[in-house]
Amino acid sequence: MRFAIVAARFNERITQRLVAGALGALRAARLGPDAVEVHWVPGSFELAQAAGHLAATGRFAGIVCVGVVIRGQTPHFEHIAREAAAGIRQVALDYGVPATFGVITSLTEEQAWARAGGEVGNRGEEAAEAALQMAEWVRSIQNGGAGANPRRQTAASERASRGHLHLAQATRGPRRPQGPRSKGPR
Ligand code: DLZ
Repeated sequence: MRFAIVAARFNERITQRLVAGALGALRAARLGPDAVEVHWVPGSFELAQAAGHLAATGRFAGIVCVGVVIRGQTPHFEHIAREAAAGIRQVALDYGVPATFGVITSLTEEQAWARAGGEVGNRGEEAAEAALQMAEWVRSIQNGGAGANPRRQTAASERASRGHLHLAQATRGPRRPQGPRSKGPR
């Protein structure tokens, strides 16, 4: 399977870390260097257009889009973040090629660094793992299977779900143990 990473040059130092995270996840899935292409575009607004061209070639099992949108003084932030998200989703729907959203949208540069390999994870790594899972699933249903095991967890998704669990416990208390409520055997 071949994968493409599309990366936005705007805020490039941070985006480089997202590209590194995505490459790390794809290599961990034993994809060789020839199976991954990195394409750079000017900004996050252009991610979907590039992803669309790549999807149209039919050469890729998945496309990982990464970028960093930081709130400025103008509504540009909302336009770029919204259009990037909607455009990437549209590519995935139009071409049936998994195109995933590894775009950080944050209020400050500090928050962006935290999500680019800092204490809040790496959005590029997570988007690459999502693309891998979706590509595997698409391949399995195309081969007439019942779909890839949805419970398979990758390193990043496991960390993310642990984070969600901590948040759920903090807000709702610990989860009740699962299982039958009646005491006797069924
Ligand atoms: C113009 C602009 C601005 C203000 N902010 C960002 C940003 O935070 N992140 C990003 O990826 N790109 C930004 N851009 C550039 C736009 O994405 C786009 O490249 C230009 O508007 C040209 O279409």
